[in-house]
Amino acid sequence: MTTTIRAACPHDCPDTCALLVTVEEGRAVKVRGDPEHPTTAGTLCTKVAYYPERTYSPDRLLHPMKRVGKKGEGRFERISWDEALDTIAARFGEIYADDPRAILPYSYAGTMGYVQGASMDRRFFHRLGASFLDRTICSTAGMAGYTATIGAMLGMDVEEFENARLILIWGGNPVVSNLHLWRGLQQAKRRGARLVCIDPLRSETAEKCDLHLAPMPGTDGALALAMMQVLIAENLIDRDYIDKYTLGFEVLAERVAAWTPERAAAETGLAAEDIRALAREYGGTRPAAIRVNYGLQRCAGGASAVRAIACLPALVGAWRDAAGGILLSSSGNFAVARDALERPDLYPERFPRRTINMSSIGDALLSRTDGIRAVCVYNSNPLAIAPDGARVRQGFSREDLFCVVLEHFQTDTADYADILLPATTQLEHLDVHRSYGHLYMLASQPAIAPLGEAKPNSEIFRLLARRMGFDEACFAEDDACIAAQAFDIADQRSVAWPVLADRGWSRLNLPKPHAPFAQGGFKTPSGKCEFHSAGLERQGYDPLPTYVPPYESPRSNPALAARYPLAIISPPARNFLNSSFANLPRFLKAEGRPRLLIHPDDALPRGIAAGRKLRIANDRGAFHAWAEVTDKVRTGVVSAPLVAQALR
Ligand SMILES: Nc1nc2c(c(=O)[nH]1)N[C@H]1C(S)=C(S)[C@@H](COP(=O)(O)OP(=O)(O)OC[C@H]3O[C@@H](n4cnc5c(=O)[nH]c(N)nc54)[C@H](O)[C@@H]3O)O[C@H]1N2
Ligand SMILES: Nc1nc2c(c(=O)[nH]1)N[C@H]1C(S)=C(S)[C@@H](COP(=O)(O)OP(=O)(O)OC[C@H]3O[C@@H](n4cnc5c(=O)[nH]c(N)nc54)[C@H](O)[C@@H]3O)O[C@H]1N2
Ligand SMILES: [Mo]
Repeated sequence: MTTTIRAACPHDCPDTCALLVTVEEGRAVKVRGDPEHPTTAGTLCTKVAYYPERTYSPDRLLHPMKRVGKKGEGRFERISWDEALDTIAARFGEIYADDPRAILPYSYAGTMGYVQGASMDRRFFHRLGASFLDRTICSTAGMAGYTATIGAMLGMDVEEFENARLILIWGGNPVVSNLHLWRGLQQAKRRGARLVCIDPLRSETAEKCDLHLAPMPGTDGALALAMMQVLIAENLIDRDYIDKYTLGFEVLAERVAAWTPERAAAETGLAAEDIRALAREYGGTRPAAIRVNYGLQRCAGGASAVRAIACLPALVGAWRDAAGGILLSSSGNFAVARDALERPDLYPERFPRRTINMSSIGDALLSRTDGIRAVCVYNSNPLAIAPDGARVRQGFSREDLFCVVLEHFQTDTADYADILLPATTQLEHLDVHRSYGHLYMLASQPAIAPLGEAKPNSEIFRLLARRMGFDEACFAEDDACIAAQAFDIADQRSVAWPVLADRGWSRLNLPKPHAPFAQGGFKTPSGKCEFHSAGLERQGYDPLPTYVPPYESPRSNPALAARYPLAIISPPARNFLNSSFANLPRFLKAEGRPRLLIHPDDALPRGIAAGRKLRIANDRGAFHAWAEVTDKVRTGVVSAPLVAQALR
């Protein structure tokens, strides 16, 4: 018998595609993009088009296991679910008796679903009284800068980009990491729009744009300030919009007055004339859209840069058009009922709350004051993705650290597990999703039975809660019950779960076309676009947009820059999704060996020839890659497309 099941792509990507899964005799044989879903429009990226290959991979973990070798060796022996759960409950129980904050959950976006990623798991750790994890690794800086200006993670409807006349793609590479937006951008181009890409690298996207500007990494804030200087000095601004819907224009104008294109040129490495021309084009074109993305905010001044860029649309009144404005993330449109899902109220308050920043997990595991005795990793692969890798490895190598990992595969992190538990994939479990790119809620139905003895994350935490004697009613809720609570249905934008489960996906109840700030209505405390932010001032930050140079740059640390003159970036690889897919032969083959892109002018004096194996190092660590000598990177910058460490 052949059936078609509606699902959602669970991966960490703004596109959150609607999937149709073909099931024959209980086996998922094909995954397609739903042709009816407006942004998915029947296409999938090269990774998810082969999702069944991932689910049915011979390398899938199918049974609970316990470690038999040394930490990191990756030698395991099969055990029963009972033994696995009893072992974990016993160890967690001992630690709980002393101080449960010595237990740390570590999770990120392996799946973006609420059922498998942010509900039963959180309830369990809250009830336990474990340390809290601050999930900062991807987007926190940009979100801080964006919300300071606009008030929430709201912006242009992604479906409107095709109607814009000028589009700035700023710190994003949609051809690789936001594919379904790229179709809209091409449509805009066919209709005569100009596409400008701002990226230190001539990315796959930059290659196809009308104009590519390549600033030094981490200097986008200076570029945005200079654009504002030109717009104001040359009166390319919308005074009426500014008067009605913004706060602090006069002080902003004073602040940016000194930011001439010449000054920004010295910071960014761009030509002053190019900066001036860009500002003039931006101020002189309607509708003008900006797709700003997370690529530019992974540096010290990331939040400031996004804050400055987010001021631009209000300055020129771009928000008046549905096809004008800016988009970083659409996530703030969804009324997620976090408290119901995560139940922070279950925290026992036996001890003051302790929060660990996931980006410094190595330090946390090695610190005596944090005193972490157990870590439970799921939906993440810190050994491959967390900064300061050598310290992360050292931390996970601690013999006295009890480490539980829930996974699909034996990842680098799994090698360090004491107990390794097999989790189900999206084809095997139920979930509910929002998107951070588009405006649709999605339901994901299980297409097949769990493979082997794999269990959904939700079920694993449910069973652990029972073992620990947690008897609150929320621990008995099944997955559909959790999914039904994910969105606040009292919020007019939400669609109720039974309807969503039936249809598979549904647009939020928002107007179409949707011009969110055509008449102001920003979500800031003042209700205006805040060029001046009293909130930032109260927190001790500069209330105005400002330029913060990279933490390690010739300007901020000349001595270090003399020793390490090249700046490195490591943007996503097309065939991997962070470290996911990086263990499967098809994708490894497509991606080839790890590369370091280096400009001929940087390669030549170092005697680096194409194809040579390189050791790339700084004071924190080192890795190997093969030289690709190319003018795709600007001088002074090298790029290592997502070097995921070798997975087993
Ligand atoms: N195929 C694929 N798709 C993915 C992912 C993946 O791993 N693979 N990862 C997903 C995830 S988790 C995320 S967060 C998004 C990320 O997607 P994006 O937010 O688009 O960010 P990145 O792809 O990290 O970077 C985009 C571009 O920014 C450039 N860049 C780097 N530093 C700077 C800078 O300082 N200034 C400017 N202007 N540009 C800079 C990079 O060269 C890169 O071409 O993609 C998602 N989609
Ligand atoms: N060098 C470098 N490092 C980076 C980045 C970069 O561009 N370059 N990008 C950064 C960014 S933007 C991000 S978002 C982070 C991403 O960091 P992570 O969110 O850790 O992403 P992944 O490496 O894809 O690891 C996710 C893991 O979750 C597992 N998984 C998926 N679904 C499930 C499930 O249902 N249950 C369980 N138990 N496991 C599941 C997958 O098998 C995979 O091993 O990495 C950051 N680190
Ligand atoms: Mo990310």
